[in-house]
Amino acid sequence: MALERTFSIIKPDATRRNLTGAVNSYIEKAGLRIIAQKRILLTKAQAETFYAVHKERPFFGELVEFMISEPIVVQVLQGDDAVAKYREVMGATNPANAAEGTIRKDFALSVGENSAHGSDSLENAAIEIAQFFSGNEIVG
Ligand code: RTP
Ligand code: MG
Repeated sequence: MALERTFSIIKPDATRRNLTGAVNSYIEKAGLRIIAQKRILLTKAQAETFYAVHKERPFFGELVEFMISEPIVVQVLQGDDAVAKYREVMGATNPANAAEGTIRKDFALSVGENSAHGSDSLENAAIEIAQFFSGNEIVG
């Protein structure tokens, strides 16, 4: 197992319901360490850049509006196999398909308002972390 870093977002539906600490407890219970964290309000341009891979998808406009609707919490998580492990802790994109005990099963409201983001590869994790954190904000 390799020690990795992944990028996480606690999405607006979760911050709105005051679930930051609740989500963090799932992260920490899984053995992942929150090594950087801040609460921010995304600009439209930041949200469009972050989700650029989905710009041709029918839900893109809705996704961007959702992501800028309330503050989010951006995080860097560190641990063994952090990328895959956090995807497991989050559960499937659609909460209807998410496994028991996952963040999305327990908190997500819908496929769009699904409480958490986690990088889908080590390469994307590095790109996403660099979008939101400078090196001296991350203390591993
Ligand atoms: P994420 O990137 O946020 O970690 O989620 P993911 O990998 O599980 O899912 P992805 O396919 O990358 O989709 C990104 C986000 O877009 C929203 N979405 N809405 N209305 C819809 O059908 C739909 N499909 C996706 C979700 O917020 C999803 O997490
Ligand atoms: Mg994704």
